[in-house]
Amino acid sequence: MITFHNGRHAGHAGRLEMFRGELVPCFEVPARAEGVLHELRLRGLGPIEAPPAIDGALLATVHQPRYLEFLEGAWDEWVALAPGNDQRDALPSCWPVRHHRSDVVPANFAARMGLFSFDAGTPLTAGTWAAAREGAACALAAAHRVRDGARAAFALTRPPGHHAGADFFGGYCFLNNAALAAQALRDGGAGRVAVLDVDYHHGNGTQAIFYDRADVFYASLHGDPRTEYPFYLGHADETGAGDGLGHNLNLPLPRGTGYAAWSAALADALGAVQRAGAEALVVSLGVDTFDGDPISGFRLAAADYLRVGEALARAGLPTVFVFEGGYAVARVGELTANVLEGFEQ
Ligand code: SP5
Ligand code: ZN
Repeated sequence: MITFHNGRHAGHAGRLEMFRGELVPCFEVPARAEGVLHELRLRGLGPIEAPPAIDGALLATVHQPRYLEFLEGAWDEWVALAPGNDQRDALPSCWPVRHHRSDVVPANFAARMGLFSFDAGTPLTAGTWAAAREGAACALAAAHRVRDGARAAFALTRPPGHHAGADFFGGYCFLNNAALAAQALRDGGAGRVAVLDVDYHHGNGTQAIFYDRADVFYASLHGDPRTEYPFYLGHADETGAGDGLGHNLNLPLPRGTGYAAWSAALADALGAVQRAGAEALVVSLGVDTFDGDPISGFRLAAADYLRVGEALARAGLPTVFVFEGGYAVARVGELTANVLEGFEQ
Protein backbone atom coordinates (compact mmCIF):
# COMPACT_ATOMS: atom_id res chain seq x y z
CA MET A 1 0.00 0.00 0.00
CA ILE A 2 1.13 3.54 -0.60
CA THR A 3 2.44 5.59 2.32
CA PHE A 4 2.33 9.37 2.44
CA HIS A 5 5.20 10.46 4.64
CA ASN A 6 5.41 13.78 6.46
CA GLY A 7 8.86 15.16 5.63
CA ARG A 8 8.40 18.02 8.10
CA HIS A 9 7.45 15.97 11.15
CA ALA A 10 10.85 16.28 12.84
CA GLY A 11 10.41 20.07 13.08
CA HIS A 12 7.82 19.30 15.75
CA ALA A 13 10.09 18.25 18.58
CA GLY A 14 8.75 19.00 22.02
CA ARG A 15 11.25 18.92 24.85
CA LEU A 16 9.20 18.64 28.04
CA GLU A 17 5.62 17.82 29.04
CA MET A 18 3.90 18.28 32.39
CA PHE A 19 3.41 15.06 34.36
CA ARG A 20 2.64 14.80 38.08
CA GLY A 21 3.96 18.27 38.85
CA GLU A 22 7.16 17.79 36.92
CA LEU A 23 8.34 18.60 33.45
CA VAL A 24 9.43 15.25 31.98
CA PRO A 25 10.93 14.45 28.56
CA CYS A 26 8.31 14.15 25.83
CA PHE A 27 7.11 10.68 24.89
CA GLU A 28 5.93 11.81 21.45
CA VAL A 29 9.32 12.13 19.71
CA PRO A 30 10.49 12.27 16.07
CA ALA A 31 12.17 8.85 16.34
CA ARG A 32 8.71 7.26 16.43
CA ALA A 33 7.93 8.14 12.83
CA GLU A 34 11.51 7.46 11.72
CA GLY A 35 11.18 3.95 13.13
CA VAL A 36 8.03 3.31 11.13
CA LEU A 37 9.59 4.70 7.95
CA HIS A 38 12.64 2.49 8.42
CA GLU A 39 10.52 -0.64 8.89
CA LEU A 40 8.29 0.08 5.87
CA ARG A 41 11.40 0.43 3.70
CA LEU A 42 12.98 -2.70 5.15
CA ARG A 43 9.90 -4.79 4.39
CA GLY A 44 9.23 -3.17 1.01
CA LEU A 45 5.64 -2.50 2.01
CA GLY A 46 4.96 -0.20 -0.94
CA PRO A 47 5.83 3.21 -2.36
CA ILE A 48 6.59 6.07 0.04
CA GLU A 49 5.75 9.54 -1.23
CA ALA A 50 5.52 13.11 -0.06
CA PRO A 51 1.95 14.45 -0.19
CA PRO A 52 0.99 17.14 -2.70
CA ALA A 53 0.58 20.63 -1.24
CA ILE A 54 -2.90 21.38 0.05
CA ASP A 55 -5.16 24.39 -0.03
CA GLY A 56 -5.20 25.63 3.57
CA ALA A 57 -8.97 26.04 3.28
CA LEU A 58 -9.30 22.24 3.46
CA LEU A 59 -8.29 22.39 7.14
CA ALA A 60 -11.45 24.40 7.79
CA THR A 61 -13.59 21.41 6.73
CA VAL A 62 -12.90 20.15 10.27
CA HIS A 63 -11.32 22.98 12.28
CA GLN A 64 -12.56 26.43 13.27
CA PRO A 65 -10.87 29.31 11.43
CA ARG A 66 -10.00 31.16 14.67
CA TYR A 67 -8.28 28.03 16.00
CA LEU A 68 -6.28 27.61 12.78
CA GLU A 69 -5.25 31.29 12.94
CA PHE A 70 -4.10 30.81 16.52
CA LEU A 71 -2.01 27.72 15.67
CA GLU A 72 -0.44 29.34 12.64
CA GLY A 73 0.78 32.36 14.59
CA ALA A 74 1.31 30.83 18.02
CA TRP A 75 5.06 30.20 17.87
CA ASP A 76 5.88 33.73 16.70
CA GLU A 77 3.61 35.20 19.38
CA TRP A 78 5.26 33.04 22.02
CA VAL A 79 8.77 34.06 20.94
CA ALA A 80 7.80 37.75 20.96
CA LEU A 81 6.45 37.48 24.53
CA ALA A 82 9.76 37.25 26.37
CA PRO A 83 13.49 37.01 25.65
CA GLY A 84 14.62 33.39 25.60
CA ASN A 85 11.24 31.98 24.67
CA ASP A 86 12.74 30.68 21.43
CA GLN A 87 14.70 28.29 23.68
CA ARG A 88 11.63 26.84 25.38
CA ASP A 89 8.46 25.27 24.11
CA ALA A 90 5.08 26.85 24.71
CA LEU A 91 2.81 24.99 27.15
CA PRO A 92 -0.61 26.15 28.32
CA SER A 93 -1.08 26.83 32.03
CA CYS A 94 -4.67 28.01 32.45
CA TRP A 95 -7.99 26.90 31.01
CA PRO A 96 -11.60 28.03 30.96
CA VAL A 97 -13.86 25.51 32.69
CA ARG A 98 -17.64 25.11 32.83
CA HIS A 99 -19.40 28.21 34.23
CA HIS A 100 -16.19 30.13 33.60
CA ARG A 101 -16.14 30.98 29.94
CA SER A 102 -17.54 33.41 27.43
CA ASP A 103 -17.26 33.85 23.67
CA VAL A 104 -14.68 36.59 24.08
CA VAL A 105 -11.32 35.54 22.68
CA PRO A 106 -8.71 36.91 25.11
CA ALA A 107 -5.89 39.13 23.84
CA ASN A 108 -3.47 37.56 26.32
CA PHE A 109 -1.46 34.77 24.68
CA ALA A 110 -1.48 32.35 27.62
CA ALA A 111 -5.23 32.80 27.97
CA ARG A 112 -5.75 32.14 24.28
CA MET A 113 -3.49 29.09 24.41
CA GLY A 114 -5.61 27.74 27.26
CA LEU A 115 -8.85 28.50 25.41
CA PHE A 116 -7.65 26.35 22.49
CA SER A 117 -6.26 23.39 24.49
CA PHE A 118 -7.07 20.91 27.24
CA ASP A 119 -3.82 19.72 28.81
CA ALA A 120 -0.27 20.72 29.74
CA GLY A 121 1.27 17.70 28.06
CA THR A 122 1.31 19.05 24.52
CA PRO A 123 4.18 21.46 23.84
CA LEU A 124 3.95 23.75 20.83
CA THR A 125 7.37 24.22 19.23
CA ALA A 126 8.99 26.15 16.39
CA GLY A 127 8.08 23.54 13.79
CA THR A 128 4.69 22.47 15.13
CA TRP A 129 2.46 24.29 12.68
CA ALA A 130 4.46 23.27 9.59
CA ALA A 131 4.58 19.65 10.78
CA ALA A 132 0.88 19.52 11.63
CA ARG A 133 -0.13 21.09 8.33
CA GLU A 134 2.06 18.72 6.32
CA GLY A 135 0.61 15.82 8.33
CA ALA A 136 -2.89 16.94 7.41
CA ALA A 137 -1.71 16.96 3.79
CA CYS A 138 -0.62 13.31 4.24
CA ALA A 139 -4.04 12.33 5.59
CA LEU A 140 -5.82 14.16 2.78
CA ALA A 141 -3.54 12.62 0.14
CA ALA A 142 -4.23 9.15 1.54
CA ALA A 143 -7.99 9.82 1.52
CA HIS A 144 -7.85 11.15 -2.03
CA ARG A 145 -5.93 8.07 -3.18
CA VAL A 146 -8.58 5.80 -1.64
CA ARG A 147 -11.37 7.97 -3.07
CA ASP A 148 -9.73 7.43 -6.48
CA GLY A 149 -9.88 3.66 -6.15
CA ALA A 150 -6.93 2.44 -4.08
CA ARG A 151 -7.78 -0.36 -1.64
CA ALA A 152 -5.81 1.36 1.13
CA ALA A 153 -3.30 4.11 1.89
CA PHE A 154 -1.28 5.06 4.98
CA ALA A 155 -0.65 8.55 6.35
CA LEU A 156 2.64 8.32 8.26
CA THR A 157 2.78 11.49 10.25
CA ARG A 158 3.32 13.15 13.57
CA PRO A 159 2.14 14.98 15.59
CA PRO A 160 -0.79 12.58 15.94
CA GLY A 161 -4.35 13.87 15.60
CA HIS A 162 -7.21 12.07 17.32
CA HIS A 163 -7.26 14.16 20.52
CA ALA A 164 -7.54 17.42 18.54
CA GLY A 165 -11.04 18.84 18.21
CA ALA A 166 -12.51 21.49 15.94
CA ASP A 167 -10.96 24.18 18.14
CA PHE A 168 -8.60 22.58 20.63
CA PHE A 169 -5.26 20.79 20.85
CA GLY A 170 -4.06 18.33 23.48
CA GLY A 171 -2.84 14.76 23.91
CA TYR A 172 0.13 15.53 21.61
CA CYS A 173 -2.36 16.41 18.80
CA PHE A 174 -3.01 19.67 16.91
CA LEU A 175 -4.87 18.88 13.67
CA ASN A 176 -7.21 15.90 13.51
CA ASN A 177 -5.76 13.94 10.61
CA ALA A 178 -8.29 11.09 10.83
CA ALA A 179 -11.24 13.50 10.87
CA LEU A 180 -9.80 15.35 7.87
CA ALA A 181 -9.46 12.04 6.01
CA ALA A 182 -13.03 11.01 6.91
CA GLN A 183 -14.40 14.37 5.77
CA ALA A 184 -12.40 14.12 2.52
CA LEU A 185 -13.90 10.69 1.85
CA ARG A 186 -17.39 12.10 2.44
CA ASP A 187 -16.66 15.05 0.18
CA GLY A 188 -15.28 12.60 -2.39
CA GLY A 189 -18.58 10.78 -2.63
CA ALA A 190 -18.74 8.15 0.13
CA GLY A 191 -22.26 8.28 1.56
CA ARG A 192 -21.17 7.06 4.96
CA VAL A 193 -17.71 6.78 6.46
CA ALA A 194 -16.54 5.04 9.61
CA VAL A 195 -13.61 6.03 11.80
CA LEU A 196 -12.29 3.08 13.81
CA ASP A 197 -9.91 4.21 16.54
CA VAL A 198 -7.65 1.48 17.92
CA ASP A 199 -5.23 3.77 19.79
CA TYR A 200 -4.97 3.02 23.53
CA HIS A 201 -6.52 6.41 24.30
CA HIS A 202 -10.04 7.48 23.44
CA GLY A 203 -10.11 9.85 20.45
CA ASN A 204 -12.03 12.59 22.20
CA GLY A 205 -11.33 15.07 19.39
CA THR A 206 -12.64 12.81 16.63
CA GLN A 207 -15.70 11.88 18.68
CA ALA A 208 -16.50 15.53 19.38
CA ILE A 209 -16.12 16.51 15.71
CA PHE A 210 -18.65 13.93 14.48
CA TYR A 211 -20.83 13.49 17.59
CA ASP A 212 -23.98 15.04 16.16
CA ARG A 213 -23.59 13.67 12.63
CA ALA A 214 -25.08 10.52 11.12
CA ASP A 215 -22.76 10.42 8.09
CA VAL A 216 -19.56 9.63 9.99
CA PHE A 217 -19.67 6.72 12.45
CA TYR A 218 -17.03 6.79 15.18
CA ALA A 219 -16.04 3.60 17.01
CA SER A 220 -13.23 3.33 19.54
CA LEU A 221 -11.68 0.71 21.79
CA HIS A 222 -9.58 2.25 24.51
CA GLY A 223 -8.50 2.32 28.12
CA ASP A 224 -11.45 3.07 30.41
CA PRO A 225 -11.58 6.87 30.89
CA ARG A 226 -12.41 6.35 34.58
CA THR A 227 -8.70 5.68 35.02
CA GLU A 228 -7.07 6.44 31.65
CA TYR A 229 -6.27 9.58 29.68
CA PRO A 230 -8.11 11.63 28.30
CA PHE A 231 -10.45 10.94 31.27
CA TYR A 232 -13.43 13.16 30.48
CA LEU A 233 -14.79 11.39 27.41
CA GLY A 234 -14.96 7.86 26.03
CA HIS A 235 -17.58 6.23 28.24
CA ALA A 236 -19.86 3.52 26.86
CA ASP A 237 -23.01 5.64 27.28
CA GLU A 238 -21.78 8.25 24.77
CA THR A 239 -23.75 7.13 21.71
CA GLY A 240 -24.10 10.38 19.74
CA ALA A 241 -26.51 13.32 19.86
CA GLY A 242 -29.21 14.75 17.60
CA ASP A 243 -28.83 13.36 14.07
CA GLY A 244 -25.76 11.52 15.32
CA LEU A 245 -27.61 9.49 17.93
CA GLY A 246 -26.57 5.86 17.51
CA HIS A 247 -23.54 6.79 15.40
CA ASN A 248 -20.91 6.73 18.15
CA LEU A 249 -19.63 3.57 19.82
CA ASN A 250 -17.21 3.50 22.76
CA LEU A 251 -15.80 0.22 24.01
CA PRO A 252 -13.78 1.09 27.13
CA LEU A 253 -11.60 -1.73 28.46
CA PRO A 254 -9.80 -2.03 31.79
CA ARG A 255 -6.05 -1.59 32.24
CA GLY A 256 -4.33 -4.91 31.75
CA THR A 257 -6.60 -6.04 28.88
CA GLY A 258 -4.86 -8.59 26.64
CA TYR A 259 -5.42 -9.64 23.04
CA ALA A 260 -8.27 -12.09 23.70
CA ALA A 261 -10.61 -9.47 25.18
CA TRP A 262 -9.25 -6.67 22.99
CA SER A 263 -9.79 -8.57 19.73
CA ALA A 264 -13.33 -9.53 20.82
CA ALA A 265 -14.03 -5.81 21.22
CA LEU A 266 -12.44 -5.16 17.82
CA ALA A 267 -14.83 -7.71 16.27
CA ASP A 268 -17.77 -5.92 17.95
CA ALA A 269 -16.59 -2.57 16.60
CA LEU A 270 -16.14 -3.97 13.08
CA GLY A 271 -19.65 -5.46 13.23
CA ALA A 272 -21.00 -2.03 14.14
CA VAL A 273 -19.03 -0.45 11.28
CA GLN A 274 -20.73 -2.86 8.86
CA ARG A 275 -24.18 -2.18 10.32
CA ALA A 276 -23.56 1.56 10.02
CA GLY A 277 -23.40 1.11 6.25
CA ALA A 278 -19.91 2.58 5.93
CA GLU A 279 -18.56 2.71 2.39
CA ALA A 280 -15.06 3.66 3.50
CA LEU A 281 -13.01 3.25 6.65
CA VAL A 282 -10.47 5.45 8.41
CA VAL A 283 -8.34 3.65 11.00
CA SER A 284 -6.78 5.78 13.74
CA LEU A 285 -3.77 3.51 14.08
CA GLY A 286 -2.17 3.92 17.47
CA VAL A 287 0.09 1.11 18.62
CA ASP A 288 0.24 2.19 22.28
CA THR A 289 -1.86 -0.92 23.03
CA PHE A 290 1.49 -2.78 23.06
CA ASP A 291 2.53 -4.61 26.20
CA GLY A 292 5.76 -2.62 26.35
CA ASP A 293 4.28 0.83 25.89
CA PRO A 294 5.66 3.20 28.55
CA ILE A 295 2.47 5.24 29.12
CA SER A 296 -0.34 2.75 28.47
CA GLY A 297 -1.90 -0.33 30.06
CA PHE A 298 -2.97 -2.96 27.50
CA ARG A 299 -1.03 -6.15 26.85
CA LEU A 300 -0.95 -6.78 23.09
CA ALA A 301 2.08 -8.69 21.79
CA ALA A 302 3.96 -7.78 18.61
CA ALA A 303 2.58 -10.75 16.64
CA ASP A 304 -0.99 -9.75 17.55
CA TYR A 305 -0.71 -6.72 15.28
CA LEU A 306 -0.58 -8.99 12.20
CA ARG A 307 -3.96 -10.41 13.28
CA VAL A 308 -5.30 -6.88 13.77
CA GLY A 309 -4.38 -6.07 10.17
CA GLU A 310 -6.07 -9.25 8.95
CA ALA A 311 -9.26 -8.46 10.88
CA LEU A 312 -9.34 -4.93 9.45
CA ALA A 313 -8.89 -6.29 5.92
CA ARG A 314 -11.82 -8.66 6.38
CA ALA A 315 -14.10 -5.62 6.73
CA GLY A 316 -13.61 -5.35 2.96
CA LEU A 317 -13.72 -1.56 2.91
CA PRO A 318 -11.48 0.99 1.18
CA THR A 319 -9.26 1.99 4.09
CA VAL A 320 -7.18 4.99 5.11
CA PHE A 321 -4.71 4.30 7.91
CA VAL A 322 -3.61 7.30 9.96
CA PHE A 323 -0.71 7.01 12.40
CA GLU A 324 -1.58 8.04 15.97
CA GLY A 325 0.12 7.04 19.26
CA GLY A 326 2.66 4.38 20.27
CA TYR A 327 5.59 5.23 22.51
CA ALA A 328 7.74 2.10 22.76
CA VAL A 329 10.01 3.90 20.31
CA ALA A 330 12.22 0.91 19.42
CA ARG A 331 9.16 -1.24 18.59
CA VAL A 332 6.70 1.18 17.02
CA GLY A 333 7.93 0.51 13.46
CA GLU A 334 7.57 -3.24 13.84
CA LEU A 335 4.08 -2.98 15.37
CA THR A 336 2.77 -0.56 12.78
CA ALA A 337 4.23 -2.48 9.84
CA ASN A 338 2.71 -5.67 11.24
CA VAL A 339 -0.78 -4.15 10.98
CA LEU A 340 -0.21 -2.98 7.42
CA GLU A 341 1.38 -6.27 6.40
CA GLY A 342 -1.44 -8.27 8.01
CA PHE A 343 -3.93 -6.10 6.11
CA GLU A 344 -2.25 -6.79 2.77
CA GLN A 345 -1.96 -10.57 3.16
C1 SP5 B 1 -2.00 10.29 20.56
C2 SP5 B 1 -1.79 9.79 21.97
O1 SP5 B 1 -1.56 8.61 22.18
N1 SP5 B 1 -1.81 10.70 22.96
C3 SP5 B 1 -1.64 10.31 24.31
C4 SP5 B 1 -1.47 11.48 25.22
C5 SP5 B 1 -1.22 11.03 26.64
N2 SP5 B 1 -0.81 12.13 27.46
C6 SP5 B 1 -0.77 11.85 28.87
C7 SP5 B 1 0.45 11.05 29.17
C8 SP5 B 1 0.61 10.75 30.62
C9 SP5 B 1 1.99 10.24 30.82
N3 SP5 B 1 2.02 9.18 31.77
C10 SP5 B 1 3.36 8.77 32.08
C11 SP5 B 1 3.36 7.50 32.84
C12 SP5 B 1 4.77 7.10 33.14
N4 SP5 B 1 4.81 5.86 33.82
ZN1 ZN C 1 -2.72 7.01 22.43
